[in-house]
Amino acid sequence: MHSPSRKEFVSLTFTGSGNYNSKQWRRQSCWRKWKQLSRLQRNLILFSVALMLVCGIATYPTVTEHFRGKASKKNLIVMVVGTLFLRHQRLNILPYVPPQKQKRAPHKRGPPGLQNRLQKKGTRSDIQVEENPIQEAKKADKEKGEKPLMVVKYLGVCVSEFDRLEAVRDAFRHAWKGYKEFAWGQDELRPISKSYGEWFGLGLTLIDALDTMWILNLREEFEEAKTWVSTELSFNKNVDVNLFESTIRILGGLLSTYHLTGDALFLDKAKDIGTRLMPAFNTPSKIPYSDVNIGKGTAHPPRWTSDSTVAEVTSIQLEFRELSRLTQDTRYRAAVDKVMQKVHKLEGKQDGLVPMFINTNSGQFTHLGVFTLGARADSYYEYLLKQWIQGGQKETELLEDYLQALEGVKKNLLKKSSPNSLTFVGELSHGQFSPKMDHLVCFLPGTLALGAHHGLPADHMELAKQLMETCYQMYAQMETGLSPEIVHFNMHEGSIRDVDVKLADRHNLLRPETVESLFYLYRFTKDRKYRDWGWEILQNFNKYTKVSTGGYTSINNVRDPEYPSPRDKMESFFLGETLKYFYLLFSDDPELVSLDKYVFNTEAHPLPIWPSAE
Ligand code: DMJ
Repeated sequence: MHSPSRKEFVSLTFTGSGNYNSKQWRRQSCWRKWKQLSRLQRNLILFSVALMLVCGIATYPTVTEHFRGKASKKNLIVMVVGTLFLRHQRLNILPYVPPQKQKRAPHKRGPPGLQNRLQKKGTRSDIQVEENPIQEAKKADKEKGEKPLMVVKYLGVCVSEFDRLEAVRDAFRHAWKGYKEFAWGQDELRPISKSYGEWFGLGLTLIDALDTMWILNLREEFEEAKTWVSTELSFNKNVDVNLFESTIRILGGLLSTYHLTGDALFLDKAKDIGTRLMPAFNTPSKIPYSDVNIGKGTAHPPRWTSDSTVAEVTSIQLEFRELSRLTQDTRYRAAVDKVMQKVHKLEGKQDGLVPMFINTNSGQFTHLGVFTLGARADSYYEYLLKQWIQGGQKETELLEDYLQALEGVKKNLLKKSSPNSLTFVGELSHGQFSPKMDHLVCFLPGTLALGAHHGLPADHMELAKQLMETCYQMYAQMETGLSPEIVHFNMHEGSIRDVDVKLADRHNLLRPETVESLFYLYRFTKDRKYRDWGWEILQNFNKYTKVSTGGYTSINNVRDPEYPSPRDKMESFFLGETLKYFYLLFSDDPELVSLDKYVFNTEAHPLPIWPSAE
C-alpha cells in the first residue's frame, strides 16, 4: 500500500508582526518569503503547480464521465482535488488513488489493535487491519444511538470504478504474492503459517486462478502460471481426487482458459484430466462415485457410504459436455447426460426440490424428505438453468425441472424475516420448516437474474432483487461486515434483528456467492447500489482477512472485529471466483465475458454458449 512520503512535502511557515489581516501585509510577506526561498525550492513549487494544472486538464473529462449524474458537485470537486493532490505527492502519472485514503467518516476511532491482540493470544498473525470508512460511519451511527436494524447503505464514499478495478487487481496481486512465495505449485496457501496445504496435489489455486489473471489483464502473472502448467503439471499421479471439485476447478478452469486464450496447451490438459476422471462413471447405476484415483484409473465412493451428493453428480455437466464438443469425443457428454436423465425421472422430489444424496448402486435418492438450496443441493438448480442456456435453450426437460424447482422453492422454502421482512430461503426437514440459510444459497439471486435475462418470467428478477438484499444484509448486519457461513432468520413478530448466527457457524471462507450475484444483478439492472455493496464487502475482506505478508485468510468469527480469528487458509475459489466476480462487477465493459456468449460454471469459469447449429 502506498503511503505518502513526508519528504515529498514542501513546508512554508509564515511568521511576522503587524496587522496580518491586511491584504497588503500578506502580499508583501508572501513576496518576501518567496524571495527567501532557494532557486531549487522555487523551481520545485512552480513545477508542481504546472503539473497540477496539466493533470487537472487531463483528468477532468474522465472524472466527469465517471460521475456524470451520479455525484454531487461537491463530491466531484473533492475527487478532482484529491486525485491531483495524491498524484502530486506521488510524483507519478498513474491515476490510481488508494481508496481507503480518500475520505474518512467523522468521529473516526483508530483501527482495533488486532495484530497485538492476536499475538497476545499466542496466535501468530500478520493480518493487516485497514481503515474502512463505511464501517467507521456505521460505528459512528451506533455511537449516536441510531441502531441500524436494517443497515443503510453508505454511498457517499468517493471512489471511481477505475479505482475499484485497481483495488481488485491489487487484492489479486496480494493474494498471488502469498501463493507464489509460500505455496507455489501447491493446492492452497496457508498465509498465516506461510506454508501450504495439499488436497489433490495438482496446483489447485494456480489452475483455478488462470482465467482470472487473464480477465484482470495480469499478463506477467499469467505467463508464469502458464509456464508451470506446461512444464510441471502432470495428472499422471497416484492420487484420489473428488470428481466434482476437480471437474469444476481443474477441468472448468482449463477449458475456460483455453477459450479465452486460444492456447491448445490448456485444451490438451483439459482432455487429459477429463479422461482420467471418467472411471468415476463405472458404477452399477451410472451415477458417478465421488472419488477417482487419476493415476490408477479406479473410482470409489467415500469410505463410510455408497452415496454420492446430488449437487456433485449434477454439477459436472457443463464441463464434460463442453469437452465432448471440443474434442468431438461423445463419451464425456454421454456419461453426464445420463445422470441428468436419471435424476429427471427419479421419485423422491417434492415440488421439483431434490434430496441431498443419491445411491451409486441403486441410483435412487436416499435420506428422503430433507430439502435445501444450500450445501449438497445448491448447484443442481444452478446447472439445470445453465445447461439449458449452454445448449441453446433446446433441452426442455432441463428447463421444466428448473421452473418446477423454483415453484417448489416459492411454495416450501421462501419466507420473510422479522422485523425487516427480508425474503429468505429456508430448509425443509420431513415437513418441518427451518429458517436456516447457508451463504451458499446466495448463488440464487444471480441465477434467477440470469434466467430472467434469457427470457424466463420477469418475477424471477423481482425475487432475485429481494434475495440479493437479504444476502447483502447477511454481510451488513455482522460486526465485521462479512457474512457467516450459515444464518438463522428470525420470524417471530417483535424480533430485534433479522439474523442470528450460531457459534459454530460464524466462519467466513472468502466465499464468492454474494459477489457473484451482485455481478449478475448489476449487469442486468445497472443499479449502482449493487456495486456499492460489493465495494463495501471488498473493503471488509481487505480489513479483516488480508495477511500482510501475502494472501488472504478465511476467519473463524465474523462477529468479532477485534479478533476475527484467522483460520490460516486461502481457498482456491477466492482467486478463481470471488476476485473475478468483484472485477466483473466493477467493470463497465459488458463484453468482458458477455452473458450472451458465455455461461459461468459453478466455479466462475466461463464456457461458451453453443452456436445455435450445435
Ligand atoms: C465453489 O467451489 C463453488 O462455487 C461451489 O459451487 C460451491 N462452493 C465453492 C464456493 O463457495
